[in-house]
Amino acid sequence: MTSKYEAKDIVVLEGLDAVRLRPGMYIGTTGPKGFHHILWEIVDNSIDEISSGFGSTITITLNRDGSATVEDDGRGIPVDIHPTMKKSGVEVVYTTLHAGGKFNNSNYKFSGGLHGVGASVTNALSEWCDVTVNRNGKTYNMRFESLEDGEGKVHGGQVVKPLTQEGSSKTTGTKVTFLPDKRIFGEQQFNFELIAKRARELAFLNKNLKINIIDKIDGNQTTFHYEGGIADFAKYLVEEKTKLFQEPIYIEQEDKDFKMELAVIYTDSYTENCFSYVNNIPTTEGGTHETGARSAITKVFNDYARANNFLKEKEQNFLGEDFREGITIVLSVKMNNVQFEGQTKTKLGNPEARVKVEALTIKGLQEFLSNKKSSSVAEAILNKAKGAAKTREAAKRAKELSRAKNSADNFNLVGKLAASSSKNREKAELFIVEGDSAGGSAKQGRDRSFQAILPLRGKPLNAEKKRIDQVLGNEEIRTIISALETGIGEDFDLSALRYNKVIILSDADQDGAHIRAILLTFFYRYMRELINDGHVFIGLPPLYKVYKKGYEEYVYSDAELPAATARAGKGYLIQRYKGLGEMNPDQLFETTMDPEKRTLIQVTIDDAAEAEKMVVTLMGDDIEARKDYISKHANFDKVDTFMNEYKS
Ligand code: 28F
Repeated sequence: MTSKYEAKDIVVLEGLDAVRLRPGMYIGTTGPKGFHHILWEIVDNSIDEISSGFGSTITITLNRDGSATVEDDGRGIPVDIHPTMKKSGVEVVYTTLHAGGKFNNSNYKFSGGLHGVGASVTNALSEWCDVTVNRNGKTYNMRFESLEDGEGKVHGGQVVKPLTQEGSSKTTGTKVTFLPDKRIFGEQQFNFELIAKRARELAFLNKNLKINIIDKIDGNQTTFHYEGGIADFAKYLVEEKTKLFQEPIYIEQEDKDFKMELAVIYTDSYTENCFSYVNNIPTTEGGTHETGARSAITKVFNDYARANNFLKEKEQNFLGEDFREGITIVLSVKMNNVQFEGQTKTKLGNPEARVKVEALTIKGLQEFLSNKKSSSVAEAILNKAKGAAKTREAAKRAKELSRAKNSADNFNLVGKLAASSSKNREKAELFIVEGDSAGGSAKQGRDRSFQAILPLRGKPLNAEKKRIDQVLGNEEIRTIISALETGIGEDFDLSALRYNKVIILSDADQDGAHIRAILLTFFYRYMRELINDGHVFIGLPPLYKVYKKGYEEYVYSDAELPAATARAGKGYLIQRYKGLGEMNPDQLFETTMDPEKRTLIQVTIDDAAEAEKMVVTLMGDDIEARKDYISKHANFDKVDTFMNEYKS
């Protein structure tokens, strides 16, 4: 008996109801990222309007009732009746699932990337949504609500007040206030800092745009406006570093339906930072646009080196990687029909983007270098590349050393790594433990079937201000690289990783925090995929043990202490743990290593620019900036801006 589908059985979900049924399909999650995403959909519409050349200012207001208001001074959403939809432009924009504005990603299906689903999703996931348009010298208003019907089903974004003319106006623009629906998001609030960070990024990426943020709940207010656009972005990213020249190289080129902006600046550091975007969307996994920009830089500067006798006849060209040392690139591309790829769908796939960015960057760089005034900048860059080329040779030897395939034979590890016996990489864990005594306890207390221990004798080298051969020259760093077996930097190969979790165990004091920051800096600089792929964790040792005869409880933060002493009842004692070494093997295992009982903090990089600045500030040599950063962020936990609580 085959059950035959009748047409009536195929429930055609009315547009916005589909959104409420599976919000994750449209906004990724109903957690904080999804909650803020419905705000960005509205902001994106304002940005599209301003990018089209109409208006210049967006104001985001967080209201006391939990709603948000977004306002722009564009032309105002059209109010006339759409010829085919038989609805006003406002109703079309707020009730039809459709792609974004001018540079749309229309063929972009949600699978991790969230852009261009349109304001109707915001409407569908809001308790109410109020739209005011100033246009044609008049003020119009329309209101939508998500309403429950007789059977308790909620229909998203229903028109409760049709478009009505309510007065006259000398200005034009659109103003939308909406209240995220608690039935979808629960009791979440808008986060001022998170909104400010994205607003700043949008202002950098759209130089004629001014964004105001008004927080009526805490009284915060801020404005972002960067006439220098991504050149100001590049300066912001390196403001605490020693620059090789003050003004970034800035290129702005446009082709039909394709626009690119590139800012390049060099510092005396040894690492490469590239922040790239497509239609204002961060492409953290890079892609074809970055490839195009990099190959253009290599080509143009090699040509320039030849033409100006910087490279002798017999000397070979610089390699692409030689131009990467110390470079900070901001690349913004605007184009249609974007194809995203990669693990988190943040890698640009369009092949044409590589060709276009390469051609336009070559054109822009050649124009820049044809100006006599650029010779000092070119000189500085070529000297930097020359130094990198020399180091490349030295580093190559050191890398071979650290990548010895079978780590057991690798003399770096003899007498250090207590390997785990099982070959199961999914379960295997490596604990990097501060200090020999704690390392000893960890070796005794662990479950050796899947837990490996690597004690750190001293402080590893701070990789932030060092060249790759100096980094590889450091014994502790080399030991870690050998234990992980992935190699580093260009050669990093995640598939060779021996452990599913790499867990940093350091004391809860400043020294421990400094070691933790050094290790995170090293992973961030030379094994970033290890972090992005979620393998790096911080172990949380207890700060206290509250105990008395026949009773004991471990306490992991000062905040929890009062409740713990209350639970203990009278006659309790408190032991304060100053270091991991004060615990015996069983205690260390039970409190910090046992998967059943421990708490691990998973290290993630939500905001690369923020993480970048944190690493530079904390690990750089600008002591003042470091003090300022730590004092501003008071408790050291804030430093872990890219860490989330993780119960494993
Ligand atoms: C606070 C949120 O949504 N601003 C917007 C415009 C302007 C136009 C437009 C938007 C008509 C129906 C496609 C005006 N005049 N801010 C905003 N500003 N949409 S959204 O047109 C949308 C088309 O759907 C606009 C002439 N052309 C376009």
